[in-house]
Amino acid sequence: MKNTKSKSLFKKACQLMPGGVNSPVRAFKAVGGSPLFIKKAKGSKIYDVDDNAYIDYVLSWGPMILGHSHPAVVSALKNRIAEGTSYGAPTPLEIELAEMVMKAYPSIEKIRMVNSGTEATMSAIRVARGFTNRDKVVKFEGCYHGHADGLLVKAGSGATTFGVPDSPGVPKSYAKNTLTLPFNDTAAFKTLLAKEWKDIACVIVEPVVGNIGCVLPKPEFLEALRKETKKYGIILIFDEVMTGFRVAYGGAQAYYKIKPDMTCLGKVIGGGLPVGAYGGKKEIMGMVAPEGPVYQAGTLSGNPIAMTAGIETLKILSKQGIYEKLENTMQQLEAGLKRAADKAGIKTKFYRAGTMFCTYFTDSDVVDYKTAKTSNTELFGKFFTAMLESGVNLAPSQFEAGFISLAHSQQDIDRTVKAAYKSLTNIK
Ligand code: KE4
Repeated sequence: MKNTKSKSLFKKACQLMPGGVNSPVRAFKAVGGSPLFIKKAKGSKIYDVDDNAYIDYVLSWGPMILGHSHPAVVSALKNRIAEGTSYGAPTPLEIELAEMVMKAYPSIEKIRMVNSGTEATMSAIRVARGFTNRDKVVKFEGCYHGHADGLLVKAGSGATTFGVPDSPGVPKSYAKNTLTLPFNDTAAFKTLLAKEWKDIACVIVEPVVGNIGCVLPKPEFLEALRKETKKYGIILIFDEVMTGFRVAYGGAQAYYKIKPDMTCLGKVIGGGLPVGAYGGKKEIMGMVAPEGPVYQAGTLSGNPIAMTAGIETLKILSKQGIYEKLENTMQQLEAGLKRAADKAGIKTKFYRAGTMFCTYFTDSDVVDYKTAKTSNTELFGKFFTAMLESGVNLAPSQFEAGFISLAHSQQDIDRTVKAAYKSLTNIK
């Protein structure tokens, strides 16, 4: 693919922004080469400034589950924007989106809209600490809950990709309140809680870990988190920023039938605009200002344009047969990618939950951070580049999940599988 314009834009961007990007994972550092600069997107495709077209499996890291520029979302936004973009006052739209989310997540009895997943998790933890009057937080290695200081401890996503799971700049005094365990290690979890429960405010977990690729919970793991936290009065927070409306309409909590005390959401509920949310039991959320003493605020929280994109997205997702269509597309892609790897004679492990997925270049079962790291990231980088050359846009890191949308057609899947076979054969 010719990408002279992207290359020159990247050079200029690097003079203006750290690493030339506004979020590290976009920088292609883990896979080599320089990032594509995108000029537009429609349906399952994105188009770069050199007029190359790609079948897109990043989908803005999850939000674009309807596909890009869905006509219903675009026209609702056009009408809405004519009424003004932000008022700094309540609107009926916040009520509408809140009701749609709470209908899908019965564990959320009260909800607060914010502007990102990071804000959602950061705020949920503050509320949990305020409610329990305890300081410590338990998280799992490789889980990424956004970039708030206390959560950048053994974090996944770009922190793992770039080898800084414990970021400089986070004071030791913060980090000491964050206890980390291996994901899926039920025994270690029980031992830690038995020992430290008196100081632990909450356990926060990605119920399916999308920030070290795609790692599924062992059957007993989530149940143990629920049982043990209940036993010690510890708040269980499901970070469903990625899994929400992705693993199922009701998220991982519906899929695995586990009811957390609090839930964090983002991505899909903003339909591509900046929206995050946190919520949970009434008595816990009653701590949030102005109802309670725990302060949390935001100039653009509940922004009417962002609410509109979220409402229109959920309106379509809530229709009959939508998740069956997504599931069918995902099954085609899964079967095709597995077939391509077998035919090319390359050992890979493919995992998915709903329509988030990952192919690892390893023959170990991937159940946690340690086993995810057995993947041959150099081989992944070559695969990524070969697929891009063939017009398929994957997440530029082994430690990220891929996504499909309602707009991905059978032709897209067939083209992707063909490109995968060609790429795997060439990189061998
Ligand atoms: P944001 O602050 O990026 O909206 O959300 C943070 C976050 C919280 N929780 C989970 C489970 C998440 O996956 C994320 C963000 N995900 C990354 C991709 N792995 C966003 C992409 C990026 O950092 O540019």
